[in-house]
Amino acid sequence: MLRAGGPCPKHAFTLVIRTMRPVRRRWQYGWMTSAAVDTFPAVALTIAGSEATGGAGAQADLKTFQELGVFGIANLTCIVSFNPNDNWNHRFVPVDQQVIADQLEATTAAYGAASGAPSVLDTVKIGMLGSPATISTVASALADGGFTNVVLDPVLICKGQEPGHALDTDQALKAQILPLATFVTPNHFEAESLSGLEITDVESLKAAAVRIHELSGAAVLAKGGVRLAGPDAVDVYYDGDTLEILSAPKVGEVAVSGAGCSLAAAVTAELAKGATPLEAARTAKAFVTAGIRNRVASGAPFDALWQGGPR
Ligand code: PXL
Repeated sequence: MLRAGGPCPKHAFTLVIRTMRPVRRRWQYGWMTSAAVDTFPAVALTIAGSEATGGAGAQADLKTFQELGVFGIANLTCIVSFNPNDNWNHRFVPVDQQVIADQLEATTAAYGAASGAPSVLDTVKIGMLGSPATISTVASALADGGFTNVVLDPVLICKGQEPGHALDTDQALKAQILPLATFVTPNHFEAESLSGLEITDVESLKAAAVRIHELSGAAVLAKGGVRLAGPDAVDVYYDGDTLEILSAPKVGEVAVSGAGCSLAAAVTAELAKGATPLEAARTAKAFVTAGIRNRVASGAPFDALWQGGPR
Protein backbone atom coordinates (compact mmCIF):
# COMPACT_ATOMS: atom_id res chain seq x y z
CA MET A 1 0.00 0.00 0.00
CA LEU A 2 1.32 3.43 -0.90
CA ARG A 3 0.47 6.45 1.17
CA ALA A 4 0.20 9.76 -0.62
CA GLY A 5 -0.43 13.29 0.43
CA GLY A 6 -0.51 14.45 4.00
CA PRO A 7 -2.93 16.57 5.83
CA CYS A 8 -4.71 18.57 3.14
CA PRO A 9 -5.07 22.18 4.23
CA LYS A 10 -8.87 22.13 4.19
CA HIS A 11 -9.81 18.90 5.92
CA ALA A 12 -6.59 17.33 7.14
CA PHE A 13 -7.56 14.08 5.42
CA THR A 14 -5.01 11.43 4.50
CA LEU A 15 -5.26 9.91 1.06
CA VAL A 16 -4.34 6.26 0.78
CA ILE A 17 -3.55 4.66 -2.55
CA ARG A 18 -3.60 0.87 -2.48
CA THR A 19 -1.10 -0.99 -4.60
CA MET A 20 -3.00 -2.06 -7.68
CA ARG A 21 -2.95 -5.66 -8.73
CA PRO A 22 -4.85 -7.78 -11.26
CA VAL A 23 -7.23 -10.25 -9.67
CA ARG A 24 -9.44 -13.13 -10.60
CA ARG A 25 -13.06 -12.28 -9.98
CA ARG A 26 -15.91 -14.72 -9.60
CA TRP A 27 -18.89 -13.49 -11.55
CA GLN A 28 -22.37 -14.95 -11.58
CA TYR A 29 -21.49 -17.57 -14.22
CA GLY A 30 -18.09 -18.73 -12.99
CA TRP A 31 -14.56 -17.41 -12.73
CA MET A 32 -13.12 -14.82 -15.07
CA THR A 33 -9.81 -13.06 -15.05
CA SER A 34 -10.12 -9.33 -15.07
CA ALA A 35 -7.99 -7.84 -17.85
CA ALA A 36 -8.17 -4.43 -16.27
CA VAL A 37 -6.32 -3.59 -13.09
CA ASP A 38 -8.63 -3.54 -10.07
CA THR A 39 -8.24 -1.62 -6.87
CA PHE A 40 -9.87 -2.39 -3.56
CA PRO A 41 -10.94 -0.09 -0.78
CA ALA A 42 -10.06 -0.91 2.80
CA VAL A 43 -12.97 -2.58 4.65
CA ALA A 44 -14.30 -1.90 8.14
CA LEU A 45 -17.09 -3.42 10.22
CA THR A 46 -19.37 -1.68 12.69
CA ILE A 47 -21.19 -3.79 15.27
CA ALA A 48 -23.84 -1.32 16.35
CA GLY A 49 -27.49 -0.48 16.74
CA SER A 50 -29.78 1.02 14.11
CA GLU A 51 -31.04 4.50 15.02
CA ALA A 52 -34.10 4.97 12.86
CA THR A 53 -33.76 8.70 12.15
CA GLY A 54 -30.29 8.19 10.66
CA GLY A 55 -28.35 10.54 12.93
CA ALA A 56 -26.56 8.02 15.12
CA GLY A 57 -25.71 4.33 15.30
CA ALA A 58 -24.86 2.10 12.36
CA GLN A 59 -26.29 4.62 9.88
CA ALA A 60 -23.82 7.29 11.03
CA ASP A 61 -20.98 4.75 10.97
CA LEU A 62 -21.66 3.60 7.41
CA LYS A 63 -21.96 7.17 6.12
CA THR A 64 -18.67 8.04 7.80
CA PHE A 65 -16.91 4.98 6.36
CA GLN A 66 -18.17 5.86 2.88
CA GLU A 67 -17.08 9.49 3.13
CA LEU A 68 -13.60 8.40 4.16
CA GLY A 69 -13.24 5.93 1.31
CA VAL A 70 -13.76 2.71 3.25
CA PHE A 71 -16.10 -0.15 2.32
CA GLY A 72 -18.47 -0.29 5.29
CA ILE A 73 -20.16 -3.35 6.77
CA ALA A 74 -22.77 -3.15 9.55
CA ASN A 75 -23.85 -5.99 11.85
CA LEU A 76 -26.89 -4.82 13.84
CA THR A 77 -27.29 -5.44 17.56
CA CYS A 78 -30.54 -3.58 18.25
CA ILE A 79 -33.06 -1.18 16.77
CA VAL A 80 -33.59 2.17 18.45
CA SER A 81 -36.64 4.29 17.57
CA PHE A 82 -36.95 7.60 19.39
CA ASN A 83 -40.42 8.19 20.82
CA PRO A 84 -41.68 11.65 19.83
CA ASN A 85 -44.62 11.16 22.25
CA ASP A 86 -42.33 10.54 25.22
CA ASN A 87 -39.71 13.28 25.18
CA TRP A 88 -37.83 11.52 22.34
CA ASN A 89 -36.71 8.75 24.71
CA HIS A 90 -35.30 5.60 23.13
CA ARG A 91 -37.49 2.63 22.32
CA PHE A 92 -35.00 -0.21 22.27
CA VAL A 93 -35.49 -3.64 20.66
CA PRO A 94 -32.57 -6.11 20.78
CA VAL A 95 -31.74 -8.24 17.77
CA ASP A 96 -31.99 -11.96 18.52
CA GLN A 97 -28.64 -13.40 19.66
CA GLN A 98 -28.58 -16.04 16.91
CA VAL A 99 -29.19 -13.33 14.31
CA ILE A 100 -26.26 -11.31 15.67
CA ALA A 101 -24.06 -14.42 15.55
CA ASP A 102 -25.26 -15.15 11.98
CA GLN A 103 -24.32 -11.65 10.82
CA LEU A 104 -20.86 -11.99 12.35
CA GLU A 105 -20.41 -15.43 10.76
CA ALA A 106 -21.39 -14.15 7.31
CA THR A 107 -19.10 -11.14 7.59
CA THR A 108 -16.11 -13.19 8.73
CA ALA A 109 -16.63 -15.76 5.96
CA ALA A 110 -16.77 -13.00 3.34
CA TYR A 111 -13.96 -10.72 4.55
CA GLY A 112 -12.10 -12.41 7.45
CA ALA A 113 -8.46 -13.52 7.40
CA ALA A 114 -9.30 -16.97 5.95
CA SER A 115 -11.78 -15.63 3.34
CA GLY A 116 -9.33 -14.99 0.51
CA ALA A 117 -10.76 -11.48 0.14
CA PRO A 118 -8.24 -9.05 -1.35
CA SER A 119 -9.02 -6.51 1.38
CA VAL A 120 -9.03 -8.42 4.64
CA LEU A 121 -11.26 -7.16 7.44
CA ASP A 122 -9.04 -6.42 10.42
CA THR A 123 -10.73 -3.31 11.82
CA VAL A 124 -13.99 -3.20 13.77
CA LYS A 125 -15.94 -0.52 15.57
CA ILE A 126 -18.16 -1.43 18.52
CA GLY A 127 -21.13 0.86 19.08
CA MET A 128 -24.31 0.24 21.07
CA LEU A 129 -24.56 -3.36 22.25
CA GLY A 130 -27.40 -2.78 24.68
CA SER A 131 -27.60 -6.00 26.71
CA PRO A 132 -25.31 -8.38 28.62
CA ALA A 133 -26.31 -11.21 26.25
CA THR A 134 -25.23 -9.21 23.18
CA ILE A 135 -22.00 -8.26 24.91
CA SER A 136 -21.17 -11.96 25.43
CA THR A 137 -21.99 -12.80 21.79
CA VAL A 138 -19.84 -9.95 20.48
CA ALA A 139 -16.98 -10.62 22.93
CA SER A 140 -16.73 -14.23 21.67
CA ALA A 141 -16.67 -13.06 18.05
CA LEU A 142 -13.96 -10.50 18.83
CA ALA A 143 -11.86 -13.07 20.66
CA ASP A 144 -12.01 -15.41 17.61
CA GLY A 145 -12.00 -12.73 14.90
CA GLY A 146 -8.31 -11.83 14.55
CA PHE A 147 -9.01 -8.08 14.53
CA THR A 148 -5.97 -5.80 14.69
CA ASN A 149 -7.99 -2.68 15.47
CA VAL A 150 -10.96 -2.79 17.86
CA VAL A 151 -12.42 0.69 18.29
CA LEU A 152 -14.84 0.89 21.21
CA ASP A 153 -17.37 3.70 21.49
CA PRO A 154 -18.45 2.78 25.03
CA VAL A 155 -22.13 3.70 24.73
CA LEU A 156 -23.13 3.27 28.37
CA ILE A 157 -26.52 4.82 28.93
CA CYS A 158 -29.37 4.68 26.48
CA LYS A 159 -31.90 7.43 27.23
CA GLY A 160 -35.13 5.77 28.39
CA GLN A 161 -33.51 2.40 29.23
CA GLU A 162 -34.47 0.75 32.50
CA PRO A 163 -31.69 1.73 35.00
CA GLY A 164 -31.05 -1.75 36.51
CA HIS A 165 -30.69 -3.24 33.05
CA ALA A 166 -28.38 -0.42 31.96
CA LEU A 167 -26.15 -1.03 34.98
CA ASP A 168 -25.74 -4.73 34.14
CA THR A 169 -24.91 -3.79 30.57
CA ASP A 170 -22.35 -1.21 31.64
CA GLN A 171 -20.62 -3.70 33.94
CA ALA A 172 -20.53 -6.38 31.23
CA LEU A 173 -19.11 -3.87 28.73
CA LYS A 174 -16.32 -2.90 31.13
CA ALA A 175 -15.52 -6.52 32.01
CA GLN A 176 -15.76 -8.19 28.59
CA ILE A 177 -15.31 -5.62 25.80
CA LEU A 178 -13.02 -2.93 27.24
CA PRO A 179 -10.08 -5.37 27.66
CA LEU A 180 -10.36 -6.30 23.95
CA ALA A 181 -10.35 -2.69 22.72
CA THR A 182 -7.30 -1.13 21.07
CA PHE A 183 -8.88 2.36 20.87
CA VAL A 184 -11.60 3.81 23.13
CA THR A 185 -13.61 7.02 22.57
CA PRO A 186 -15.50 7.86 25.79
CA ASN A 187 -17.57 11.05 26.07
CA HIS A 188 -17.55 13.10 29.27
CA PHE A 189 -20.04 10.86 31.09
CA GLU A 190 -18.43 7.63 29.89
CA ALA A 191 -14.92 8.88 30.76
CA GLU A 192 -16.10 9.61 34.33
CA SER A 193 -17.74 6.21 34.57
CA LEU A 194 -14.76 4.26 33.16
CA SER A 195 -12.07 6.17 35.10
CA GLY A 196 -13.97 6.70 38.36
CA LEU A 197 -12.77 10.34 38.26
CA GLU A 198 -14.81 13.53 38.25
CA ILE A 199 -14.09 15.57 35.12
CA THR A 200 -14.51 19.33 35.47
CA ASP A 201 -11.74 20.75 33.26
CA VAL A 202 -9.02 19.78 30.79
CA GLU A 203 -6.64 18.67 33.55
CA SER A 204 -9.16 16.18 34.95
CA LEU A 205 -10.01 15.05 31.39
CA LYS A 206 -6.30 14.29 30.90
CA ALA A 207 -6.19 12.34 34.17
CA ALA A 208 -9.23 10.32 33.08
CA ALA A 209 -7.68 9.53 29.67
CA VAL A 210 -4.50 8.30 31.40
CA ARG A 211 -6.53 6.18 33.84
CA ILE A 212 -8.63 4.60 31.07
CA HIS A 213 -5.45 3.76 29.16
CA GLU A 214 -4.01 2.11 32.29
CA LEU A 215 -7.21 0.06 32.70
CA SER A 216 -7.54 -1.02 29.07
CA GLY A 217 -4.15 -0.73 27.39
CA ALA A 218 -5.98 1.02 24.54
CA ALA A 219 -5.34 4.38 22.90
CA VAL A 220 -7.91 6.77 24.39
CA LEU A 221 -9.66 9.76 22.85
CA ALA A 222 -11.62 11.25 25.77
CA LYS A 223 -14.13 13.88 24.68
CA GLY A 224 -14.80 17.03 26.67
CA GLY A 225 -17.03 18.34 23.87
CA VAL A 226 -19.59 20.90 24.99
CA ARG A 227 -19.53 19.57 28.56
CA LEU A 228 -16.44 21.54 29.59
CA ALA A 229 -16.67 25.32 29.95
CA GLY A 230 -14.81 27.55 27.50
CA PRO A 231 -14.91 28.56 23.85
CA ASP A 232 -13.36 25.33 22.53
CA ALA A 233 -14.48 21.70 22.28
CA VAL A 234 -11.46 19.96 23.79
CA ASP A 235 -10.65 16.26 23.52
CA VAL A 236 -7.64 14.47 25.00
CA TYR A 237 -5.72 11.75 23.16
CA TYR A 238 -3.46 9.42 25.16
CA ASP A 239 -1.81 6.16 24.09
CA GLY A 240 0.73 5.52 26.83
CA ASP A 241 3.45 7.60 25.09
CA THR A 242 1.79 10.61 23.53
CA LEU A 243 -0.67 12.91 25.22
CA GLU A 244 -2.20 15.43 22.80
CA ILE A 245 -4.94 18.00 23.25
CA LEU A 246 -7.26 18.18 20.23
CA SER A 247 -9.17 21.41 20.23
CA ALA A 248 -11.61 23.17 17.89
CA PRO A 249 -13.90 26.17 18.43
CA LYS A 250 -17.29 25.06 19.80
CA VAL A 251 -20.20 25.20 17.36
CA GLY A 252 -23.02 26.07 19.77
CA GLU A 253 -23.36 24.67 23.27
CA VAL A 254 -25.68 21.73 22.51
CA ALA A 255 -24.50 18.22 21.64
CA VAL A 256 -25.31 17.05 18.11
CA SER A 257 -26.72 13.58 17.45
CA GLY A 258 -24.22 11.20 15.91
CA ALA A 259 -21.10 13.16 16.83
CA GLY A 260 -19.76 10.39 19.08
CA CYS A 261 -20.63 7.62 16.63
CA SER A 262 -19.10 9.52 13.72
CA LEU A 263 -15.92 10.33 15.65
CA ALA A 264 -15.32 6.67 16.52
CA ALA A 265 -16.29 5.61 12.98
CA ALA A 266 -13.81 8.10 11.49
CA VAL A 267 -11.07 6.73 13.75
CA THR A 268 -12.04 3.23 12.56
CA ALA A 269 -11.96 4.20 8.88
CA GLU A 270 -8.55 5.81 9.22
CA LEU A 271 -7.10 2.83 11.09
CA ALA A 272 -8.51 0.51 8.40
CA LYS A 273 -6.59 2.55 5.80
CA GLY A 274 -3.37 2.21 7.78
CA ALA A 275 -3.19 5.46 9.76
CA THR A 276 -1.54 5.48 13.18
CA PRO A 277 -3.90 5.92 16.15
CA LEU A 278 -2.76 9.54 16.63
CA GLU A 279 -3.24 10.38 12.93
CA ALA A 280 -6.66 8.71 13.07
CA ALA A 281 -7.65 10.79 16.11
CA ARG A 282 -6.61 14.06 14.43
CA THR A 283 -8.47 13.25 11.20
CA ALA A 284 -11.56 12.15 13.13
CA LYS A 285 -11.63 15.39 15.13
CA ALA A 286 -11.44 17.46 11.90
CA PHE A 287 -14.13 15.30 10.27
CA VAL A 288 -16.56 15.69 13.19
CA THR A 289 -15.93 19.42 13.56
CA ALA A 290 -16.83 19.93 9.88
CA GLY A 291 -19.86 17.63 10.24
CA ILE A 292 -21.14 19.62 13.24
CA ARG A 293 -20.66 22.94 11.41
CA ASN A 294 -22.87 21.57 8.63
CA ARG A 295 -25.39 19.80 10.89
CA VAL A 296 -28.87 18.77 9.76
CA ALA A 297 -32.00 20.07 11.51
CA SER A 298 -35.27 18.13 11.70
CA GLY A 299 -38.53 17.99 13.64
CA ALA A 300 -36.59 16.38 16.51
CA PRO A 301 -35.31 18.68 19.26
CA PHE A 302 -31.69 17.96 18.30
CA ASP A 303 -29.66 18.33 15.13
CA ALA A 304 -27.72 15.52 13.45
CA LEU A 305 -24.14 15.61 12.24
CA TRP A 306 -23.74 15.71 8.44
CA GLN A 307 -21.01 13.35 7.32
CA GLY A 308 -20.79 15.26 4.03
CA GLY A 309 -19.76 18.36 5.99
CA PRO A 310 -16.06 18.20 5.06
CA ARG A 311 -16.80 18.15 1.30
O1 PXL B 1 -25.07 8.18 20.06
C1 PXL B 1 -25.19 7.02 20.77
C2 PXL B 1 -26.05 6.02 20.06
C3 PXL B 1 -25.43 4.91 19.51
N1 PXL B 1 -26.13 3.96 18.88
C4 PXL B 1 -27.47 4.05 18.73
C5 PXL B 1 -28.15 5.16 19.24
C6 PXL B 1 -27.42 6.17 19.91
C7 PXL B 1 -28.11 7.34 20.42
O2 PXL B 1 -29.23 7.61 20.12
O3 PXL B 1 -29.46 5.23 19.09
C8 PXL B 1 -28.19 2.97 18.01
